[in-house]
Order: sequence, then structure tokens, then C-alpha cells
Amino acid sequence: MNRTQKQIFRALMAKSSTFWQLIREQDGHLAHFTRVLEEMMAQGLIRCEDNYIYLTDKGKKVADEQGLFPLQPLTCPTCAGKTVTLQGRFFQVLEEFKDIARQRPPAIAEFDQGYVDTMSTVARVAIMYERGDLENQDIFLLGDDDLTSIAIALTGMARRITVLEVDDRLVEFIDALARQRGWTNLSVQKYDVRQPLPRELQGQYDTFLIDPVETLPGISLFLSRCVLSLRGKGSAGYFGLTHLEASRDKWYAIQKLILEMNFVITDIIHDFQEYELEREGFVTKNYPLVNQAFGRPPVPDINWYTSNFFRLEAVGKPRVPENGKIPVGRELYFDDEAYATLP
Ligand code: SPD
Repeated sequence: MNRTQKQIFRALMAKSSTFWQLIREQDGHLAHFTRVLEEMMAQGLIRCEDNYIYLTDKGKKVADEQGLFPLQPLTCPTCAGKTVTLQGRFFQVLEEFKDIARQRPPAIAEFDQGYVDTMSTVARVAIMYERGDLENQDIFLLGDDDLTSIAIALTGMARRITVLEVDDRLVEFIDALARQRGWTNLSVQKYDVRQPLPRELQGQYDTFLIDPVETLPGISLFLSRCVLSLRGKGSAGYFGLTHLEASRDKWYAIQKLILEMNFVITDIIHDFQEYELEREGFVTKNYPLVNQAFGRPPVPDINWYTSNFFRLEAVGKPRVPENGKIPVGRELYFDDEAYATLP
């Protein structure tokens, strides 16, 4: 029995679940998850009724024989596993950020946008603060549909915040807000990651933050650009990586790249970020996940898409690997693990 199957069994021993709830209870990638569910269905271990998935009698017997117990939730109810709670100044930042985020441009599939909830955005900044990567630091963001730059600016703690962003709507939104609030330390410019990093931005920053695409060529490109922006030993980087659209084999390649770049991974916070992806639209637009699921899944009833938060720290001068072939089309965003991304 593989890990995903085991995770599905014990979740269903505790309670019946929707397709979307089950995704949150396992840590396989989506292509694997849908395959396992289909096999379990074909073997008569699970059944689906009124949008809920149940263990059959045969399934219950197999789970017992395997020595499994119903899943007991153990995630901290106060911080929801994020390891930080938003208190004091960070609570105020969250409240102000929520107001601003209500006016944000809607996410579009063209750049595989899909933003994290406001709590996740501000929690990122709280983690940066805890690690000493925020106060009086120069911070570099490459792509900012989550508006993390704004949450950082709201703390008033960073020295300089630079955003490079490909989407004109976001460039205008962030720029207009910075002008309106008089945040002279926040600047944003249009930039496509396929272009070389402007020389004047190289070696100028203490901390970077990205939530990159998850194809291997794509994430390698994002990381290379970011590493080049940093000052050197002791500089830090943060990024989100899912287990949903990135298999462990892909994780291995990414972590190897990080080490080759002269960084260590100091933290990985599991399921730290929760995404507010479209619900009706996700089913009607026929994302690969919907096409590959057995039957047609119902409209999502929860925020099912999460990612893990990585912190990196340079142990020497950041090394930028030779860029391989730079993806020019949709292959920047899409590969055969990208089940929640439109081809
Ligand atoms: N593909 C679905 C929307 C994804 C938003 N980006 C998530 C990247 C996490 N690193």
C-alpha cells in the first residue's frame, strides 16, 4: 500500500469526504492522487454518493487488516500549522491588508495566477520578521499577484521593496497604492522573467520572496533571477512550492539546484499557504485535474490548493547556474504534473 492510499484510507475511516477535502488529507501530487483514487474505486474499496466518497465494507476490512486508525486531526488550532499567529502590529497589518485586497485585480489564467488568502500573505511577512529578514532589509519580489509587497509596506519595517511583475494590471495597482500612501521605498516595474535581470538590480538585496511557477525550467529561472539579486552570504530567500503540482522527484531536482546555488534550506512549513482559486470556474474550464478525476468532481467546497513555504539562506556567494533553454511559451507554466493549470 502506498502513502497516498494509506492517507486516503485513514481519512475515510474518520469520515466521508468530498474529492476536494480528500486532497487536503494526502500529500501526493494530483496526477498520482487521481490515479490512486481510480484504482481504489476499481478495486471496490471506495464508493461515491451525493458528492461524498466513502469506504466500502471491503475498504474498511482492508484498512483494518493494514493496521490503520481513523485520522485524528492534530494541527494546532491556534496557528493552523503556520507556526505564527498575527498579533499586535501584524494583526493591524492583516486588517488593513484585507481592505486593500478587496480591490485587487482578479486572478487570470494567462500567468497562472491564483492568489493566497490574506492570512497566508501576512503570515509570510510575520515569518520574515521572526527570522530577521524584514526590518531595515532590502526586499526583492519577482511576481506579486499575492500583493505581499503591500503587506510588507504596511509593516513600515523594510528599507526598500522592489517588485518585478509581468502583469500590467498589478504593476498599476501596486504603483498607484504606493503613490497614494506615500511609500517611497516601494517601487514596481514591468518585467518578464525570461529577460535577463537588469544589472542595476543585481547584488542589491538582502531577501527575496517569490511564489513561482512549478515547472522545472520555470522555477529554475525564477530562482536564478532571485539569487542574482542578493548581496551574498547570509542573504535569505522565501518561496512557495506545492506537493500538488510538483512530485517528490521534482522537489529533489529543486533542492539540488538550491544547494548548487550555495544555499541551504532552513525551513519548510507544510501547507503554509492556502489559495483562493476559482470554484465554479475551476470545474467548468476543464482543468486537467477535473478531466482526470473519476466521474466529474463537484464544485470545490473548500480552499483545497495549498503550498509549502520554504526559507533559504546563502552560505557563500550565491552561484547562478548556466541558464538552460529558456521556455518561451506555455511550457513556462505547464508540464505533465500541472493539473491545476491550463495548458
Ligand atoms: N496552478 C494553480 C494556481 C497556482 C498559483 N501558483 C501557485 C504556485 C505555488 N508555488
